Amino acid sequence: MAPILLNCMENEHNDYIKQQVQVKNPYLDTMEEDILYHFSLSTKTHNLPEMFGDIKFVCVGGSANRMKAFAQFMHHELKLPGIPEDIKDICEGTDRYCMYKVGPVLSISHGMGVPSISIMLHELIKLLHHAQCRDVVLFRLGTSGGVGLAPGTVVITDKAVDYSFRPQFEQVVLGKVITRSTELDEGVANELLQCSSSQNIPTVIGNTMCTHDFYEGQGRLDGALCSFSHEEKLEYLRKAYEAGVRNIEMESTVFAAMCRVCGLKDRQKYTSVLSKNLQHAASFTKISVSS
Ligand code: R2B
Repeated sequence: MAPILLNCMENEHNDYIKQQVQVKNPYLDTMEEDILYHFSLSTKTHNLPEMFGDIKFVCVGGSANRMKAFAQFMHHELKLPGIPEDIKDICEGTDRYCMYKVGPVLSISHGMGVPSISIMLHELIKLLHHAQCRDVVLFRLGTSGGVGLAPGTVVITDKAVDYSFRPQFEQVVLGKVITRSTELDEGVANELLQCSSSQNIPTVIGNTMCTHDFYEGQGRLDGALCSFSHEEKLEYLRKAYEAGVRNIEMESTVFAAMCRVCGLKDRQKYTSVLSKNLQHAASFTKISVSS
């Protein structure tokens, strides 16, 4: 019996560890203090397990106001005590990002583009690790431009792809390019799809293309620079559509890659909208869908 029991305990212990948010940096353990600079939090000045240990869902999005509105919405939906308008920005010591905690939900802004969300994700993953959070699911509630979709359609990202429609994120480390996979969690996508259908919200699962620029990078004709024709733009969007791309934004690949490496379940959800003068254009996030 003894070896079997030991085996069970080891498995349970391994499962317990697996469910924890993992950091992939051996230096972190040797540090006396870890300062999360852009959150204005630190392992020495804040009791992170006490503040964040019960977090199960992290929802991130670009704008500070939108993530505050989302937190207030969640406060209301979860019927938490107190007034939604009174929730406090945990990162008020800095104006880089804002962060609100409502019950088991953390709502954080990340700014625009890969570099901005990447800094936030490094510190968020370390925060969840230091706080000993387990079974955490991350969502990006994004704005995006739809490709070949009716305005208002929600896109749940299947794969985040780069400008060549490849499911990968390239990070330059010490002058060398490291390529990481950007596949997202399939189970979470299907759950989100079910939520949408039960609420009658037009929703598709499709690939999301991540670009490093809002204008030329996304084939817009109204930037300060434009070196291509209207036809060339349409040809590129056609190819993107054929490759399964249903929306375009600027953060998905690094979001997917970092969550994957650190063992976090993740998903992205967008509502796309067509602007007047572009085939694909700016969009907004409909945050009334629970995720
Ligand atoms: C969508 O909208 C922003 C640009 O307007 C950017 O953050 C993105 O991905």
